[in-house]
Amino acid sequence: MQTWLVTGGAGFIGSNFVLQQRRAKAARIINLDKLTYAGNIYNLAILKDDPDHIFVHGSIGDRELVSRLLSQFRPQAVIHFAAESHVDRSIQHPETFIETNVVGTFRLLEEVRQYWGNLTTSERENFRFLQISTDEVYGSLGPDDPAFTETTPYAPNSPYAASKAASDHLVRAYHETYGVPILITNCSNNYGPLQFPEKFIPLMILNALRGKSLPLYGDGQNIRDWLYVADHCEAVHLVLERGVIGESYNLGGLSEQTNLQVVSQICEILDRLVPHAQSVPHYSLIKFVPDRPGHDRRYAMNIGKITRELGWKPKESFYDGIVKTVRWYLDHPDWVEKVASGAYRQWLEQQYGQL
Ligand code: NAD
Ligand code: TDX
Repeated sequence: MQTWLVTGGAGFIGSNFVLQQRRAKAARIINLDKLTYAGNIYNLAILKDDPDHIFVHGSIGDRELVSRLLSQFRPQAVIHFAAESHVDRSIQHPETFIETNVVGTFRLLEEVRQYWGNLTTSERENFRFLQISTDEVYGSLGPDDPAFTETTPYAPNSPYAASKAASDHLVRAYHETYGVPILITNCSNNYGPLQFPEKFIPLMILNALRGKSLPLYGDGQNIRDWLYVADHCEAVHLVLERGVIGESYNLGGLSEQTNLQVVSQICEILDRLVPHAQSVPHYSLIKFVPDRPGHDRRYAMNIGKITRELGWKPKESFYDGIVKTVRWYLDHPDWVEKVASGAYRQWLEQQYGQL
């Protein structure tokens, strides 16, 4: 069995990936996570007796720790999810994004470069560093523009997107300059179980359940492409196994929706599953609020390359995925209670106290 070093495996996508891959017994996983406000060890509770999941509480920026983990566990792959990931936070506090996403990734790459350089020739050939990135590095599309392809020039607009773009460039440079065998995936908006409720979909579900306002930025017409998280995780595994070294792959759900369309579907599902206490439709909770600065208007992904070359396409339709997601949040009040405390609560009050 292979060993993988997964970074950020207690966050939303990372924990879904770790759970999915351990279910399939795909590899022994060393899970390095700093447990920031977004990291949640509780996501991994089911793995507590799994000897092939080793959780390490620490930072990708701690070179000594990363070096020790690499030499002790000798992974065949590093799958790099760890990041600061929320655009609104990056607008208010960009520095953490530079520290983690840029400097953190740089330090991780430096340690990987040294580790990889000391492997035998065949071990070097089989090693992979997989960078998990985003569609936001490509900037914003107009209504009639074609979807982003892997050759679309990077044009990030938020500090978050700029920090991810910088880290992608570093990853690419470590291949071109030092020969480290890298792969990059750029994915559109994910949704599904275990997503921290600062992000749009879980925020809307949980606010609606509490009878709180549903804050839609600007005119609610910004468009995102949505991919169910399990589909993303399968694509990551496929790229790890069969992707061509040095290449990047766009991933997406082929499911463009305006934010108003998304929240309307959530409200309609909740009206069916949980009739609103005051017997008014959840839809009436929608409140238009001032727009996010630099708010990208539209993202869309052309996934032709991975479909053609590796045979991947998303399985879950948006509607089925969003029904499953709403049900998951309804069925896990204990999880919601655990994340809805401390730093998270302060953040929500700071952001939405006025609502
Ligand atoms: P998340 O914020 O839910 O999780 C990030 C995880 O990284 C947390 O567990 C956190 O504790 C950990 N982390 C942060 N700093 C760290 C450090 N210095 N060392 C070790 N661990 C650290 O994020 P997510 O939504 O799961 O996103 C995961 C990755 O996927 C990110 O790289 C993000 O840019 C990318 N991505 C996310 C989406 C999306 O829609 N959420 C879409 C495309 C790409
Ligand atoms: O309260 C809100 N109201 C609102 O209208 C929030 C939190 C968001 N929005 C809008 C902004 C976006 O147009 O909803 C859309 C989605 O917002 P987010 O969930 O913050 O996601 P986004 O900014 O699109 O970025 C996400 O997708 C790409 C992830 O957070 C990134 O990590 C990923 O790279």
